[in-house]
Formats: sequence, structure tokens, C-alpha cells
Amino acid sequence: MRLWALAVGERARLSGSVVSMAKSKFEYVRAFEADDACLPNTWVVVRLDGRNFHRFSEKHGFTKPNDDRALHLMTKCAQTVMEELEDIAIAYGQSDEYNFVFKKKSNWFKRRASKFMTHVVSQFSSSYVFYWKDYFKDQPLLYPPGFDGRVVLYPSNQNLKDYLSWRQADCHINNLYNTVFWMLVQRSGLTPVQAQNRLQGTLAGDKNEILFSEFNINYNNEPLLYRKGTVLIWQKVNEVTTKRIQFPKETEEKEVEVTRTRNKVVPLHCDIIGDQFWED
Ligand code: DGT
Ligand code: MG
Ligand code: MG
Repeated sequence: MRLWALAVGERARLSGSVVSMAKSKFEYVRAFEADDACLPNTWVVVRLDGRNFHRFSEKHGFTKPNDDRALHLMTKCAQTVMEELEDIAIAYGQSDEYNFVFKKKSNWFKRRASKFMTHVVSQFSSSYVFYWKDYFKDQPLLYPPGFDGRVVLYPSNQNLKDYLSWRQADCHINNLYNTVFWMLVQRSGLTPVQAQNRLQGTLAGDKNEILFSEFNINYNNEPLLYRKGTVLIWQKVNEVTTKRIQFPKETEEKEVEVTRTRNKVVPLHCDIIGDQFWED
């Protein structure tokens, strides 16, 4: 049919029906979208992890085994994620990973796993690039970093506690190993292979002993940031600002202090394996 040959009103009527016919003909493809709603009443955890950060940390000259700039940048990005997105109750980060826990009752985007995961990962990634220069002052970003993401559901509070404990235990094990490993390489002049052989089969106690007897380091005095990672929680904080106000019957403005309570994301470097943290 040559629609252009018809009167304007007639053309609109016909083209409308053609479009709606076509719409209903094509619409079946929507059924191919999988329903990925997370089970109700479960904790939704999104874990993200830097893609090939072994290479990324080498190329950008991260200090070994811990780079304060990198760790603080990760936390800044995680804070941004918590502030920009909805319903994240707590987050935990270490090395090149961060874990975000959505509230059990969250109905954000109808609990669709893909929405949770992609929003977290994209907000985090863009923040990493956006805030890079604030932390790595004279180290340019050499190529765009990437992060992977996954969603895991935990039905009980105990499951969630155990999950976060597992991540913090991982932080401890890796950090203890890396601390001794880099001491052996940087201070004792061992090659990486020699240091690896030296540490093969050693237990935590042996590693503590090497640090103490050979390098005079008490591992327990190493910074909590390195040993425990970072927990992000919401806390009410009092914010004091000064405002200029003109009172009635007065001609000049006066400066007054205004205190407001605000919910803020604050970083902690504490133990989350024991019960104390959860009771508090
Ligand atoms: P992936 O996650 O499978 O794509 O591969 P990677 O290389 O990211 O492996 P992963 O996530 O198991 O290990 C994290 C890497 O990031 C590891 O090679 C050490 C590096 N990394 C993370 N934080 C620091 C840091 O503060 N300093 C240094 N030197 N390296 C770090
Ligand atoms: Mg990684
Ligand atoms: Mg990792």
C-alpha cells in the first residue's frame, strides 16, 4: 500500500494499525528474556573483582604487597556505589575485590540479578577511572581497567556472616603470605622462586616466626587496613556547617552553626569474623 497517497488522517490510522500488527508479531521475542529475579527474603551479595590486576598492578607500579593509593581508591569507588545505588547495607573489600550486600527486603529493580550486578560493576568501574587521579597523583592511568561481577544469594544471617568471614580470612592468609614473601625478596635478596620454595608448606605460625626473627616485624602490628581489609557501613554522623542568617529586626547577617544528622558511609578496618562486630 502506498501510504503517502492517502489523506493525512487516513495515513495515520493505517500506519498505526500496521505498526501495532508488527508489534504484536515481533513481541514474542520478549519471552526469551530469562526471569532472573533473586529469591525473596535472601541476602543478595554482588562480588566484583579486578580483571587481570596482576598485570594492571605491575603496569601502574603498585607498591608490594600493599599499595595504599590502590586500596583507598577501591574504597572510594565502593562508597560511591553505596551512595548512588539503593539498598546496600554493608560492603567488604580487600585486594582488587569488593563485596556488596543488598538488604534482604530490597525490591530494587524487582530484585533482578542482572540489574544488581551490572549497576554495581558499571558504577564501580566508572568511579575507578573518574577518581584515579585523586589517588595516583603522578601515575597516569595507562589503559582502561575492567571488573567482573557475580551474584550469590545467602538465605540466613549465619550464611552471610560466614561468607564475609571467608573473604576476611582470605585477606589474612594472602596478606601474611605476601608480607613474608616480599620481605624475603626485597630485604633478603631471594629470587621470587627461592622465596616461594622457602615458604612452601609453612603454617601461619612459621610465617610469623620468620617475620619476627629475621625482620623484627610483629605481624600483629602491621596496619589493620592490610590485615583486615575494609568494611563499609552506614552511620549517622553529625555534620556541622556555618550558615549566614539574617534575624528579624536585625540589619546584618550573622553566622550561625547548624548541626544536621546525616547517614554516611564510613570505612572500618576491624575484625568481622568474631561476634563483637555483629553485636555492635
Ligand atoms: P583475575 O581476577 O582472575 O582476572 O586475575 P587477577 O590477576 O586480578 O587475580 P586476583 O584477583 O586473584 O589477584 C589480584 C591481583 O592484584 C594480584 O596479582 C595482586 C594484585 N594486587 C591487588 N592489590 C594490590 C596491591 O595493593 N599491591 C600490589 N602490588 N598488587 C596488588
Ligand atoms: Mg582480580
Ligand atoms: Mg582478586
